Amino acid sequence: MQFGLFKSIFNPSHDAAKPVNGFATEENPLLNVLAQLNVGSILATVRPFLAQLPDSFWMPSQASSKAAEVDTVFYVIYWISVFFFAIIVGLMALFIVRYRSRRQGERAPDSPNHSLALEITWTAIPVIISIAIFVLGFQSFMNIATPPRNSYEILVTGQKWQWFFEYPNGFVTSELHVPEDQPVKLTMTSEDVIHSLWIPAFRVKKDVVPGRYTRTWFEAQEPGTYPLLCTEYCGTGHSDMLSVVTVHKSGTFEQWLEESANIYDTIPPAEAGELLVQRSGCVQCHSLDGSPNIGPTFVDLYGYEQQLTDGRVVIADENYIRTSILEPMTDLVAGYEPVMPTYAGKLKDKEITYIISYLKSASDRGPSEEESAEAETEDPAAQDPDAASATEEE
Ligand code: HEC
Ligand SMILES: [Cu+2]
Repeated sequence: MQFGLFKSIFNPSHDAAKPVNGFATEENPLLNVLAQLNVGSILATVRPFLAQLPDSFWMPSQASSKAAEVDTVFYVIYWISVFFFAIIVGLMALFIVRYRSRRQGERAPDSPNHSLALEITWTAIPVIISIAIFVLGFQSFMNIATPPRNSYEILVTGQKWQWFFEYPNGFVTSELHVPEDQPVKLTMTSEDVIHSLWIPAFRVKKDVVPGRYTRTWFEAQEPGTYPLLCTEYCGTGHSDMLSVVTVHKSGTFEQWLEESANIYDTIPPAEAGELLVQRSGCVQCHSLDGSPNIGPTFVDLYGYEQQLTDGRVVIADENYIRTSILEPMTDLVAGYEPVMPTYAGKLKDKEITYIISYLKSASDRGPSEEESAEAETEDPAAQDPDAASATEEE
């Protein structure tokens, strides 16, 4: 059956029981065909995003207060369309058969003259239906467009190719966190091109436009984690512009916010830095295991010579890394595209210091060989030693 098939493709727990080639099941011949087409890797990529889909064939689960309303409008229009499609195509097929030409050279009889009553009927009924659809759609549109006054406000920035969410206390994350059962208003803008924020489980979708603010709101109803994505093509990395929204149980959100805003101060700087590069989206372009990516790997970066596009060779010291993060276009590393976004205003000075500590710990020219690395730099910048010692103390 359709539903069963759909679930066994997309529901990890279902297919984990009897895996063949990773995802097919023995009793399902279609899945075995799919396995042979080797779509397994594609499915593995999309599965985390579709795993939230168990509730209905067409729609992800309804996890916000607006979801049911949006789905109602969708299904009303859907079933009206199904009804008229069936009538029109059904009658058409019937007439084609019923009134086909049976003998050679047979002429069609004259059509009946027009019928005023019939024409008024088939004009009036669709007009009434269209107005009903408009009223229904307009009401729920206004509902979605108007955040309640007591909404909790989160500022959203879209940037090639990630999201930033800033909470009232100034804490910034690349994944959205919201409280359960409380209206949340998103005030959104873009640093570069048009993006669009989409949270399917909440039925929320709104363009994010440079140079202006757009807003949307929702009230999450189920604690859990749901996909959040960009749904406006915005360049090479568009399909990587993925994130998630985590809904915290009522009462636990404030605590989460306070703890996460302070966590970097309570753990060793290098660990704080590692958390930061993961949470700030650096890992989308920089690997932590030495493998090449859109940007250079973070392994053995600190303390090593960097060949720049303008021909200079510099040592990656604290100031070089700081500049790379705040003004990525200043020192471009040879062999890479200039696609790194600036983190000015996104990362605090202290956070950059933690990231530098992490880069040191990931390099075999880290803290211990720091002095020799510095001796090699001919840079007379006066604050250089200060920056280095500040990093060590924290
Ligand atoms: C969209 C992809 C992208 C993201 C996200 C990104 N970077 Fe980069 N980064 C690059 C590219 C490409 C380069 C090489 C070109 C250049 O120097 O700008 C680079 C260069 C660097 C360099 C210099 C590397 C070297 O070998 O000299 C550092 C340091 C750096 N990035 C740190 C970061 C940090 C820290 C973050 C997260 C806060 C980050 N980057 C996020 C793409 C990215
Ligand atoms: Cu985008």
